[in-house]
Amino acid sequence: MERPQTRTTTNLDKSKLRLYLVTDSTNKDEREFLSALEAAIQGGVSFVQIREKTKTTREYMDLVTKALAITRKHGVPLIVDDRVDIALATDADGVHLGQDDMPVAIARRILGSGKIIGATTKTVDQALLAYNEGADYLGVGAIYPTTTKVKTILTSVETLNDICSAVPIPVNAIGGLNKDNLHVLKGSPIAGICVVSAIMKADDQRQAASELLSTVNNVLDCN
Ligand code: TZP
Ligand code: MG
Repeated sequence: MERPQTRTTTNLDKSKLRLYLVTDSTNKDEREFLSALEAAIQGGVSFVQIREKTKTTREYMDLVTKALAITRKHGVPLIVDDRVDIALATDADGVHLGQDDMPVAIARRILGSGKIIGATTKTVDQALLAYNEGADYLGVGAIYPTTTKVKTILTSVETLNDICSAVPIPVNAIGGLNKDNLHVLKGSPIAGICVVSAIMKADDQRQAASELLSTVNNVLDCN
């Protein structure tokens, strides 16, 4: 498979990754979903990934387009899980790719240097490959067991920290994280955390995001 000779990436501001929301529209109609998204941003979410596993392409595109109207208003990047085609079609800010998705190198060739590419990695080797292929940031986990529907395995904080040391791009922790268990990340050089349930399943997304942000700031500012 053809690989690029040089990395071409966006200039992703690392501070944007501090509180990263991965969405899940389960049990929400469109209006509820979009207002939960906006409330989460008002509470402090600084980066959004739209993640849908059961929608048709048309439904996924439609939701991304509506979500972009909100994220653009607040100056928050929005990227699309898995789907390079939908990111391009909606002019979203980028894409997040797992190990079973399109290789980062190919996505970078298609998207060019103006779009954000994130990659899920669980080992130092996967992290180095994603970095070399042009990823802007990495997501590493699951740090804790998760109730979100996902094919994943647990990743230790030690591996997370090894990945942070191995690559010069920002790394975020993901998986089962909430305001009561973030202390395990104290001393870790991560850029931020990614959460689904801690915000999406909260009764009040604005308050949940705000509490998570102060906790993550406390934990990471000690690093
Ligand atoms: N990748 C690894 S764990 C996970 C993903 C998408 C889900 C995280 O969800 P939650 O609800 O924050 O545990
Ligand atoms: Mg994926």
